[in-house]
Amino acid sequence: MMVKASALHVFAITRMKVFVVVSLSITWWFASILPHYRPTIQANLSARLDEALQKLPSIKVDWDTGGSNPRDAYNASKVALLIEHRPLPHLVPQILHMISVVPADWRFLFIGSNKSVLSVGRAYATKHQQVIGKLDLMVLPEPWEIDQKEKVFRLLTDQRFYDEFLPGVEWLLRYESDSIMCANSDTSLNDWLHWSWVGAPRTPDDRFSGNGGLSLRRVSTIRRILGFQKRYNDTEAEDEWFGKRVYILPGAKVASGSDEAFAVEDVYIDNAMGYHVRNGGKELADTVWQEQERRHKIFDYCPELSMIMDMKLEQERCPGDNRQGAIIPTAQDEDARRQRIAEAARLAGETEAIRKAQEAEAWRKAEESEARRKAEEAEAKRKAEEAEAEKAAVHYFALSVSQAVATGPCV
Ligand SMILES: *[C@@H]1O[C@H](CO)[C@@H](O)[C@H](O)[C@H]1NC(C)=O
Ligand SMILES: *[C@@H]1O[C@H](CO)[C@@H](O)[C@H](O)[C@H]1NC(C)=O
Ligand SMILES: *[C@@H]1O[C@H](CO)[C@@H](O)[C@H](O)[C@H]1NC(C)=O
Ligand SMILES: CC(=O)N[C@H]1CO[C@H](CO)[C@@H](O)[C@@H]1O
Repeated sequence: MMVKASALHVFAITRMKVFVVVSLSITWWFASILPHYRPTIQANLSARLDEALQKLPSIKVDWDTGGSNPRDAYNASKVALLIEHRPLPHLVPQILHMISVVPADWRFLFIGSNKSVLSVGRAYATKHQQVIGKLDLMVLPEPWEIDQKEKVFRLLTDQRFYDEFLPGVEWLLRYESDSIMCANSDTSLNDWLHWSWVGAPRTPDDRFSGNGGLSLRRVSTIRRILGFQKRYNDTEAEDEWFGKRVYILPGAKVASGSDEAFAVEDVYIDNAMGYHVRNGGKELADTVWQEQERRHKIFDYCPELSMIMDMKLEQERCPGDNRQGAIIPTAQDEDARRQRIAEAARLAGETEAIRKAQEAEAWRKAEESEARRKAEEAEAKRKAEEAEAEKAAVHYFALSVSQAVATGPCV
């Protein structure tokens, strides 16, 4: 009865329910007459992806196709390039952050594997950047490969790569999944366009700031080098290889360590434009990161670093951590450690005592129930014997009565 009544109650029409239904219908109607943005993006995205996936080395990527191309809103000679085959979770926020700090006339190109391109292209924000012509996602056709560092080096030292995929590009900002530009920097990327190559210095008095993890290169300079030199497979990294040649190239203008601050990797510079933290912070240079104060300063200036680095909370530190990369326990820390060990031992002792008590209790219970079982058995036996004895007594009584009757009373 109760169930039936409440079911009826659900279907009962009240003024409130009518109001909810009517307002929902109005909302949906309004939504249906608004322009459909999403399907357009998806259509364009899949078209672009197909286009990129089907591209063959002989086909050129033509970025200047007529007046209606949204890419025309940007300067075709400036491209920020990220090559990453792993579908890392921070790629989307990193790319969006870079788009927000790099001057507005730059275009962005992401070259990835099927997986990483899908993972970057799935985000609504990157779809939007694609539709407005700011960002392109690309899977390189065979025989190009990017799944190892060496293969990326080969790509970047191959003139055909620039001819086929970066036609008309003069300024190439190369950043990696562990590079970031700082929004607090006063300098604009466009202030560096007169350099042939600028990256991070390797030593404070480095005559050539050549580290390439976050670097700006002029493609005309690269072409000049590739025009007469070829990198041997499995030799030095592309930035070192280019560096040695750019440095002595007549007419090339290279930044030195004491010049302005483009990027920090092995040498700390105040107010650098960006940072490259090798392997997401697993290979940090002590000269930059060892001092705690310095680290605070860096993170205050460039909080975006936390996007690309493995971070942990301050309270997760081990006792005795001197915040310089070593564990040196003080007397206090030692006391605390001893106390912790004693406490752990005490707890373990307590647990053991509780376990023993429980065991003893279980033993006692088992014995009790055994004794009870025995007592019950004995009782049952006793009862059976009693019943037997009674039966015998009755028989005897009957016997004696019958004997009495047989002998009869003395008359
Ligand atoms: C692209 O940028 C460069 C350098 O700032 C500039 O010289 C060139 O005129 C720009 N091109 C267009 C089409 O705006
Ligand atoms: C990437 O996707 C394309 C098209 O779907 C496919 O032909 C190609 O084999 C894929 N590559 C890899 C490495 O899975
Ligand atoms: C270098 O590697 C590429 C493939 O990535 C290959 O086509 C080329 O022949 C190699 N060059 C030499 C000199 O082995
Ligand atoms: C950039 C681009 O390809 N835009 C196209 C997106 O899709 C609509 C409809 O399919 C086209 O009209 C646009 O030209």
